Amino acid sequence: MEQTFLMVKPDGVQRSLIGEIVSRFERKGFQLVGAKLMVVTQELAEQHYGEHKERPFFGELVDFITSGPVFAMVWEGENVIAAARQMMGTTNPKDAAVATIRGDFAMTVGKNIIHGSDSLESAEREVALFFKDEELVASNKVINEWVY
Ligand code: RTP
Ligand code: MG
Repeated sequence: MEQTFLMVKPDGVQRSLIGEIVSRFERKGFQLVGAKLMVVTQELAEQHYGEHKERPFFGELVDFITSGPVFAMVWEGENVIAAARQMMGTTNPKDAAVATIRGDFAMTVGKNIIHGSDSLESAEREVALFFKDEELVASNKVINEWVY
């Protein structure tokens, strides 16, 4: 089953949105198979956002993601990578549709509440970067029978 890496960013944690965000993915039918509240180190932030290294906002991005606790998660389900991106809304919350996470809770691109892997390749890379195998549990097959 497909997996994705999602992370409530420091602004989402400080604004007490962890429960709201977890709830949206649970209600959709996806399964949480790993989660932890953690502080991202400078080194992990630079690895995670490596694709943006040459961008002018790279320094700010790393400073922001290391500025407070984040809630890192692995979610599982059919098409979860693309579905989670849809549920998150566009990168810039100004363009994000209502009923998406960024559309409902965020105002600016620098503080857009949540991160989600953008492809199968990024998902595999990011899950492995943030979680050890033993930190992930098997999905609940009984629930899946009622979802699929
Ligand atoms: P994320 O990686 O955080 O899930 O967001 P994303 O895929 O929607 O956007 P991405 O292009 O990967 O950019 C990563 C994060 O960098 C910040 N950003 N700032 N100032 C700017 O123009 C700018 N552009 C992007 C955003 O916080 C974005 O989530
Ligand atoms: Mg991205």
